[in-house]
Amino acid sequence: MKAAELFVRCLENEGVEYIFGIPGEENLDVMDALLDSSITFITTRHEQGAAFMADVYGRLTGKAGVCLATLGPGATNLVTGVADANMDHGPVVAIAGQASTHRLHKESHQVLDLELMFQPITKYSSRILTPNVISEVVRKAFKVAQAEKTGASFIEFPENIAEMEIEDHPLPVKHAHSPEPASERVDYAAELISNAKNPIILAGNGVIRGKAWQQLADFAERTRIPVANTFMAKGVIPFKHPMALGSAGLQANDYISCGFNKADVILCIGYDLVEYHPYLWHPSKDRTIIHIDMTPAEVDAYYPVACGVIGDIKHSLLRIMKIASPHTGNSMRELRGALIDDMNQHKENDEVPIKPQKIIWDLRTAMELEDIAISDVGAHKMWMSRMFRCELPNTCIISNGFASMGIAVPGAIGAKLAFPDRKVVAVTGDAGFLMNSQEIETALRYKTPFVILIWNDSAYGLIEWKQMSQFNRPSNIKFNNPDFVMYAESFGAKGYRVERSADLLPILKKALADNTVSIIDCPVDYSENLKLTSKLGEMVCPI
Ligand SMILES: Cc1ncc(C[n+]2csc(CCOP(=O)(O)OP(=O)(O)O)c2C)c(N)n1
Repeated sequence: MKAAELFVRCLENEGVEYIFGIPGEENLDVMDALLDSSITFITTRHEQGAAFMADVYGRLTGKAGVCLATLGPGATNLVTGVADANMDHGPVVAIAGQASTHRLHKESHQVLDLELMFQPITKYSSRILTPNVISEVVRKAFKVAQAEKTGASFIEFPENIAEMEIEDHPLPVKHAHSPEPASERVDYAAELISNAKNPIILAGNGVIRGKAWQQLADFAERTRIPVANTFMAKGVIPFKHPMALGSAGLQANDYISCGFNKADVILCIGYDLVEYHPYLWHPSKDRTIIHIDMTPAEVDAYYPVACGVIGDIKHSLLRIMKIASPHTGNSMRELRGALIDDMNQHKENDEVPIKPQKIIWDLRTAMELEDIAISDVGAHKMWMSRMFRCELPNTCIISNGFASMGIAVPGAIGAKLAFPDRKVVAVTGDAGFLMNSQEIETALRYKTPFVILIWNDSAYGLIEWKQMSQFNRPSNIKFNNPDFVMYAESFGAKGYRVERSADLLPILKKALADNTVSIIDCPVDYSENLKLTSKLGEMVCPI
């Protein structure tokens, strides 16, 4: 068979359902071989969109999302989405065509050293130089992407290799498992927890990747230790759980900071430093940190680990909770109360532009608990991360490792393909929306209905928030928007404009019931941003 056919068989063997991408001249053989496979190719309108689709598909399913581009400019367009997947630990395998190996050694049309270019943004980057290595390269790319910490792999496939003949077969797929934690580490962690006065848990996205959310909730209930989660771990403990404190991750002081200040022992479970820098929650460097994860901790002066429990998180939690003495109460309960007061603030407000708190209240009311929100990056992300209540894991996707704008709209397509029976909402700023809004056409073509909720402030809101906090004057953050309703309609999608605050909830419900892509243009009152900053700045700790 042709090498390209073997390559596609290897992808099928890995269980690949979808490839997101744009065909080019240097991957003609692969595109042709795909026609005879079980894989559905999702033709996108920008390679960045394809990479974000694969990124969110990977984060939601734990299986590598796959994206494909041609050489040179196609491959450079993949970069942002692949880097996002790698830093947010979304398993992704990115594939690019390449010129024939006969012209890789010199200046040549569209030729860039892609293997090298992808090295800093992947865990594994490889060029296929002979058909004999295809089954190994593909197996390794998937194995590495799907092993902890999950992330991105890249394969460069030159066109002359793709058309060679080869007789070979895919390698059997085996999944790596995290080992059992060492008994002596389990005992030591239990001893530190038993002797703690005010322990607190910081749970990260690794709990979701390790499928350990049930064990985390049981652990918190049995040991009676309160749990804060990072933005990327929303839903890892149900918000209604009595020990749940809510999401931690604002760069500024937040109620949860009082919890970290008060704590003597901090249990970081499935926590990754890229999600929430330790200098923000551990400036004193003097608390006892227990690191429970599948991989050893990153080195950081603000993250001095007293005890690392490395292995399957589910098993570590089950074993520690069996022997640690439970604590007596929840001295940090007031922190949750203060956050709930903030969530309830303005839920009945009828002003336009609409308060962020009200937008989130109505969104939570309109969506079912298992529906999926994908947040873009900006001030809206801060509000969503802090205030959107989640009862189930992976129901609010936040990019907070690489934190790239433009993820929400293509991400919603990846989410809808992964979970066709759930409703999906892309929550986005007006700037992030226009970075990848061309994928509305892709969504309509593949019949993936979802709602896009645009927080419209005609500005780079988050940057304005920071500029005003730091320098008290804005610098170059304003822009004009198109008419989003007409823009939606020009694609054949539905468009809604929120003119009155009372209309938001009915519009959201209607849009969620639409069996198409619906775009809601919602004016937002970002004067609340600075009010939040000053309120938290002046806060007296409730505990
Ligand atoms: C691709 C990319 N470019 C720039 C940034 C820096 N950045 C973070 S938030 C932001 C503004 C986002 O504006 P918008 O999408 O309108 O959302 P808002 O903050 O107004 O809610 C910028 C420029 C980024 N994170 N990603």
